[in-house]
Amino acid sequence: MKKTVLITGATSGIGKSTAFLLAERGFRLIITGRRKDRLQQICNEIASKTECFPLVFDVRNREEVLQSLASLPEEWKQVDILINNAGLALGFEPIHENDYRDWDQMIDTNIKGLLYVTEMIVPQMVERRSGQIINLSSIAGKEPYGKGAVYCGTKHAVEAITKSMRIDLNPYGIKVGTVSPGAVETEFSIVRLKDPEANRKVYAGYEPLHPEDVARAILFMIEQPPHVNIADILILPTAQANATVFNRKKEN
Ligand code: NDP
Ligand code: 8X3
Repeated sequence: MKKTVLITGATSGIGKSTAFLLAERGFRLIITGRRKDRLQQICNEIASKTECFPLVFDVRNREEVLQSLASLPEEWKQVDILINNAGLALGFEPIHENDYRDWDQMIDTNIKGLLYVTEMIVPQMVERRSGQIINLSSIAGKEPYGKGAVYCGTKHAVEAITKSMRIDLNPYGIKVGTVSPGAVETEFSIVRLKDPEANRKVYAGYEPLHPEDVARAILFMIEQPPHVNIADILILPTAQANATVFNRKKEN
């Protein structure tokens, strides 16, 4: 039987590329995000490859998350693989110049949103004694860097939550892991810097990861045999050595 995968934050970037790749491989998909038109468009585009169910909710709103997931039709209720991908960074300033509203949004999305979706999906996995959860961490979850205190904090939290979850869910045979990318060219920097031209500047002089690269890492985690759990994949552009060191070609 085809497995059902729920991908949060599938309207863009890594989530969207993962949806397209998993559709190619025949997984049934529940894709979520706040932008309904984009979700519908993606489901239309992959309709010839697989079944797709779009679900619109804001991961920060627990009631919305619970109601939306509870409203899934019976044939969509069993989620075999959960990809907690929805997330964002806001701002790139030193801590004393940050806007507390950006802190709130990052914490509410990247930590609490991930937990609300997990809260709804994990009990059925425990009951069935099977399942897989892949949380989107980051190089920012391994190495804190300046001007990113709260974003780095949220991804460190994702790492800690993932490691603890793996212990809690170990008796039930549920796989839990993270994928931890470095710089990926998506809408991430546009959202972070509130600048539609951000990508041209942020990724100048080197080739960043493409969202498809991260999607392939996620597929690798999913395609392992039952006795193998890939606990983490740290994936960087070749031009990126750590959170802050980049080999940028100088412009003439
Ligand atoms: P994008 O901005 O391209 O995609 C982010 C996705 O998250 C969108 O689909 C967006 O959907 C969704 N999202 C954001 N806020 C909410 C919300 N409140 N409720 C529901 N969905 C939400 O960025 P990426 O694809 O790059 O980011 C995906 C994940 O990867 C994030 O967790 C990010 O932290 C992580 N990551 C990104 C890296 C990068 O360099 N790009 C590197 C390492 C990790 P919508 O707006 O429609 O709600
Ligand atoms: C996104 C990568 O380095 O901008 O998580 O924090 S970074």
